[in-house]
Amino acid sequence: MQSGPSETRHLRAYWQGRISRALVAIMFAAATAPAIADDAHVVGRSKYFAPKAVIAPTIDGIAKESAWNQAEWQDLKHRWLGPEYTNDDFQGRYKIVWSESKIYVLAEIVDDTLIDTHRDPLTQYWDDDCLEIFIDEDFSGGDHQFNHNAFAYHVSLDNQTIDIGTNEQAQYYSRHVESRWQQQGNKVIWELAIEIYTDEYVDGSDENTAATLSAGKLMGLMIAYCDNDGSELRENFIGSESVPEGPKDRGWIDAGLFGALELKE
Ligand SMILES: [Ca+2]
Ligand SMILES: [Ca+2]
Ligand SMILES: [Ca+2]
Ligand SMILES: [Ca+2]
Repeated sequence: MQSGPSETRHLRAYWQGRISRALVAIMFAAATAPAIADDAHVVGRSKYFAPKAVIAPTIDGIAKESAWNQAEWQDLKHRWLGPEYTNDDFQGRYKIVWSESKIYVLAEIVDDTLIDTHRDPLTQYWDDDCLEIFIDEDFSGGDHQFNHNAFAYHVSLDNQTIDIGTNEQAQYYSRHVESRWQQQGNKVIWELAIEIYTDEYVDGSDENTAATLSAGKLMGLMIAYCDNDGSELRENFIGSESVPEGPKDRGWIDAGLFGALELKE
């Protein structure tokens, strides 16, 4: 069926409308947050601007330092695994600040049952309650399962940090992450100071040196919580980034899921 002049006018108006709406959307997006668009990352990554801490926070599970007031909260709201949960079962959010030697994470977690059933920190550490901090020093994206292109630090309730090394086995990285939490009301207030290592990190070497951070640096970042309240396996896995397709729990392999963290002066 051929289209008549009136339908052609309609079509032209339709496309002009769509194009101008798209242009407005692009301009609005550019004004609010730079779009993260590159082949190495999944579309829709968030961008977080971390302010520099004039005085670095003390890692003691008490968020009274003025540095924290400078930073914005970001929610842990994307349910990667498990059934829907209530506000009593889990709520989480975090903030980031930085110094030249570290990034600092403040996480505020509501969790009705705190549990650490696997007492060996290297056994099923993701099936105990734990905070996961995913860091890609150069925002390269890409695979990081058995290399140090990025790190997936699993921080346990006893403040140990575990990830998989280049030998494909779970390793301690507790020296990279200072971690303390305390309960306040129904919340766990968790503070962490994290040294940043590049993809040249070598397991077991004494020669590794942490990166020096500066304003304008762009890094990959994602934060998640594994919630277990008494089951054999974790009940929920909730993260800071959306996973629009593919396995939702693949952040430990795929740094392309991480959001962008920009260090601001
Ligand atoms: Ca503190
Ligand atoms: Ca819970
Ligand atoms: Ca990298
Ligand atoms: Ca729990």
